[in-house]
Amino acid sequence: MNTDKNTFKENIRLRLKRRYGKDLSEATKHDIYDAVAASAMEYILDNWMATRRAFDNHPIKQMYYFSAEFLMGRAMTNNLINLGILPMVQEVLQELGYEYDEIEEQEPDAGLGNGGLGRLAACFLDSLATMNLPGHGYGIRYRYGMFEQKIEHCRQVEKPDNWLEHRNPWEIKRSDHAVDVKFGGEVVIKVDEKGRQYFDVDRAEVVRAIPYDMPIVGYNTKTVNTLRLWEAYSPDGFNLQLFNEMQYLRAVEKACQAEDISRVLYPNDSGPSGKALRLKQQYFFVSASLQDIVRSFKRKYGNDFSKLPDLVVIQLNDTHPVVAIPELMRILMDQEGLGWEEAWAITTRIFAYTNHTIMAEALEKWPIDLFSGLLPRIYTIVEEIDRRHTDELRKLYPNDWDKQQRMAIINHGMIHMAHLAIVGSFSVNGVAALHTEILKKRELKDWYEWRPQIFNNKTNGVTQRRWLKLCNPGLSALITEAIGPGWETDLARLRELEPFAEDPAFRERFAQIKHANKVALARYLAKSQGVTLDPSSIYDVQVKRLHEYKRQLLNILHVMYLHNKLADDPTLEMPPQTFIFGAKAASGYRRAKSIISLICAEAARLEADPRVKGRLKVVFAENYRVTLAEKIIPAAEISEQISTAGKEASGTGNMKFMMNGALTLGTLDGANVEIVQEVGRKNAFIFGLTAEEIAAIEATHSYDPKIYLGRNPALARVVHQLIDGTFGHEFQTAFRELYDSLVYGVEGNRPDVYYVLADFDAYVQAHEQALKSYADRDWWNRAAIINVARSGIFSTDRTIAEYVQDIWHIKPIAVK
Ligand code: 26Q
Repeated sequence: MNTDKNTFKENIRLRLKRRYGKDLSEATKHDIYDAVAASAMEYILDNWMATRRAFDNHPIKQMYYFSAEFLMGRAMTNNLINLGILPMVQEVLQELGYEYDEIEEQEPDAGLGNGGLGRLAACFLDSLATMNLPGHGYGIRYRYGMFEQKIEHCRQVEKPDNWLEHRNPWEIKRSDHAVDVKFGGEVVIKVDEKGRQYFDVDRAEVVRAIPYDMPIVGYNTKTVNTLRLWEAYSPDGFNLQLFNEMQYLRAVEKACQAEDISRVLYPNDSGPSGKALRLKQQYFFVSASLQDIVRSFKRKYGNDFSKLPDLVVIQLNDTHPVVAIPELMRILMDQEGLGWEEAWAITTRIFAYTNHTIMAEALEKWPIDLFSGLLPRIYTIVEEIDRRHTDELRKLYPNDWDKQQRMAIINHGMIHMAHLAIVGSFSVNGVAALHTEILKKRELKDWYEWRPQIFNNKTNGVTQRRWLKLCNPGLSALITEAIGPGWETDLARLRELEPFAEDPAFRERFAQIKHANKVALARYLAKSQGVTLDPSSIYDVQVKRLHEYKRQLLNILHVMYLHNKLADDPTLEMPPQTFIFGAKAASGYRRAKSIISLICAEAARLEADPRVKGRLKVVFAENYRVTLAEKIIPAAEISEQISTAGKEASGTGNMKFMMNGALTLGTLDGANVEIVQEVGRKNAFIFGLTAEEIAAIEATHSYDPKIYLGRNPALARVVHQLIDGTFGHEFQTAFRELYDSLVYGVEGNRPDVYYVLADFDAYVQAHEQALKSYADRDWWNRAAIINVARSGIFSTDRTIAEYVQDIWHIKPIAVK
């Protein structure tokens, strides 16, 4: 340890000198962070190179995870934990006169994702490396990630996320692996030296893709996998002619347009943008990645592409990278000279597709004109895939013209990416049991009947290395003390905690840790945004993207209901509660932004009301992101998972809360169903319409929200407060629109499409039940410990093991 410490310290000194020309006394905290990261990289690099060598020397199959998003968060503490050197580095920093935490705070989040789908990709990479599996990520190195959220006068304001302002010490630029990606131009037929005809594109715009590699460090193992992210670069630089004519903007215009491709992450996590730039992003990273994969295959194994499916498998994270299917066809045919049948047989053994959504409006479609203009050769390949596919459908369903239409890849002037995905993949999976069932029975029914054998479920998970060990060191230490180490790589072992739920001394220590986490969160939020939280109040938390289907509106309407109750009767017995929200709204999602305003306006109204002082509080935690989740989740007591049943594909926050000992208050939706299966209904607070009940209502068009308003005056009052001046004039229009959407329906929609009013009563009762249970602290702590103990199956280690077994068929490898 001491030699390690001295070497590490020396590395920090050297780094400060070489990069900043400073000694320790002159270094800023940020310099120190950079030097610690660089010193940690010294540890990582040897293993990284050894891992690459191990893969190079063995002909083993590799899995590539294609994803437009990787929501990595911070790397430093995670890497130090996985390397097993966090305590050592903490000592080093202490000896240098720094708190570890203040150095940790210097690192910006790698916010290269919107939410669940991007964070899932990050958790998968952690599990793959930890399990010594050859699995790597391919994506985009966005210059600006998920926007930074500020709340100004109860409104969301978006600021660019300049995460690369200082150089990123966790990446290595690999200019030697750059490839070119072509857009536009005209398809032409050429003849090769053997006299064979092939297609090419002339007069295309060329964009260079430069890879940056980030190491993915396994926990307590030598395996270091790679996340390769592409940056768009214009090889042409600028136009000297125009520059000399002093047309400076025009001189760089073309280069800027090329480099726009990797400029910024699209901040909407539903509803296709229909924007050319989004399609350019998708083709850009997919084409670069496939060129990279094929090049390294040829280097290792030569030109026998029939072996490709035995050595490469690609998981498509939703439809965003699905253009990979025709792109691989293009490479195999136009560049490698294979025929269609041969290329198709290979392609359809390589791709597997994961669906992450049931929301019909979120399914990606591209207008033919846009697609064929940008990717003319790819379009002709999609047409041919569609032609052969519809031929098959005609034979299979000769009398069902409707079905043939529904299942076409190209129809109504659009290219349906989910259809292309299914036709080109050997596996299609949903992300929770209920989700997969709904896909099979409803959303993808035709497709399931067509090829039932390719459909399968892979319930999501989260990595316990970040979502327990890193974010909750107190609870982690208690767990290790109770059951010993090993749960870090075998989460099922948490079951051994269960007997401790009956041990009063253990329960007491568990409760103390939760309380300490609540205090820590209160401190953090006081410092970062100047709010005060009472750690003796119940922390009731809903953190996730803002979406109508996730029903943050139901939550805040309930808070308003409690507010009225307390204001009406100040002597009412009610334990103090703090409702914590965190959520980003897509920049163009007006109603989502109105809901944020309502939450903040109600928070202010509570603050100003002496009748509820110390009893009811709302906190909107600004700029929710991975790093903030790591502080909020360990402090939570109630986990709000209240989406309209049938709408949330899985959810993964629900699993993080459970693992940290919060009790779920939620609907039977997504993975909540499986959480309840594990803990039992009595250790959770389940309420509301089920997916089946909602399906039945929709089938008969029998929902009338006014019935619920008529039946429940307290609810009618709350809803009316949206428009009666309770919140003043500033948000009159915005809140009126929320009101109309609930009561009358707007923009041609039915009223209350997400059944907020239908579920309100049941939601109130679930909360009343939770409060009653909370009064019995022994019961509560017992239930919380049971939640932790039974969270084992929600590790991504389990999820990844299932993907390996059923889809990828890859094998672990020992790194020497
Ligand atoms: C599509 C087209 C254009 C622009 C953006 C997009 C886009 C971007 C991101 C569409 C969807 C997303 C993200 C979706 C997502 O995060 N889905 C969530 O995935 C989780 C992991 O499987 C599930 O747990 C959640 O239930 C699901 O909502």
